[in-house]
Amino acid sequence: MGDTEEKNLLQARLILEHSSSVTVLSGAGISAESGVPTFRGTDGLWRNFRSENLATPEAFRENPRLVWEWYDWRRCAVKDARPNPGHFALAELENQKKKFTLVTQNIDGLHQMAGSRNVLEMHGNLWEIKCTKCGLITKDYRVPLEELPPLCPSCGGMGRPNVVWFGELIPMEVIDKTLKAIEDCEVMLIIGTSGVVEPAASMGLVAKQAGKTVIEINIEHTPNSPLFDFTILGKSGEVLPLLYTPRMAYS
Ligand code: BV8
Ligand code: ZN
Repeated sequence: MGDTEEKNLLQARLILEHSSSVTVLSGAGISAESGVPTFRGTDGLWRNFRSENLATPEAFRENPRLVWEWYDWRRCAVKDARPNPGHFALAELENQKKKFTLVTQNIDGLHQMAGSRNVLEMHGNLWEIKCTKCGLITKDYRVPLEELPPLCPSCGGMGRPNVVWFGELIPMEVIDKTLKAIEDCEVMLIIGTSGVVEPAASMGLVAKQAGKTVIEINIEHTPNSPLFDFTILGKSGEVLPLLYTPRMAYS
């Protein structure tokens, strides 16, 4: 790790040590070391379809089976994924802070598996199916799904992934809680996101405009990097465990 990274890392450790309220925004990059394909990286392709072209209500309306084949493929790809040291570090940091909110764009559920408790899933969850008829939401971990599209256990209506597609609104309650978590925090960490998708991509700017310290952790600079206090270049699974002192079990 270069001198600048060392300096940024030490600075981030000190800032976090003296903060009692932290808000985090995570993206697909934090799950990359768990083997989950990122959304836009080279592994973000499936049968030569771009993710952005499948994750839309139009694609689902046009060909629900194709969209479900993609989600079923992702569920199969994620089923053996386990949290990595980056996920566990955030769960541990939550235990050490008076106020901690983790806003994630990810739908893989790995933050909760790592023990994070106060998690806001901005884009939904890969393991939930929502009935397009009665709205019933069910947790369903079957891989692969026996029938595509899956049918609602209650009314037999067609199920859809309980995720937010492009062109769909993020639930207002999630937006409100995210903005409150930004207002209440001293420090915001922006981890493993390309900063392309709105409104998530604007949350770091909102924090900066509210006078918060914003630290980015990514393997490369992003278009939003210049907005932030600084960027720690590195893998989140390697950087995050270095940002705090683990509490000894007996302390
Ligand atoms: C909305 C769920 C209001 C589904 C996702 C035109 C018409 C309609 C809308 C729009 C439009 N133009 C713009 C919009 C808004 C649109 C948008 O932002 N489009 C983009 C493409 C320009 N947004 C919306 O539609 C949102 N709703 O705006 O409502 C509205 C309504 C109607 C009309 C207008 C406005 C809803 C957006 C939600 C989309 N759903 N996911 C699914 O997953 O199947 S978004 C999808 O992208 C994933 O959730 C993903 O998490 C998210 C963001 O991507 P990233 O997480 O950043 O992942 P990415 O692969 O891009 O980057 C990975 C990063 O990690 C990289 O930076 C890499 O360097 C880094 N990295 C890699 N490895 C590591 C690492 N970092 C650290 N360590 C490592 N080891
Ligand atoms: Zn139903």
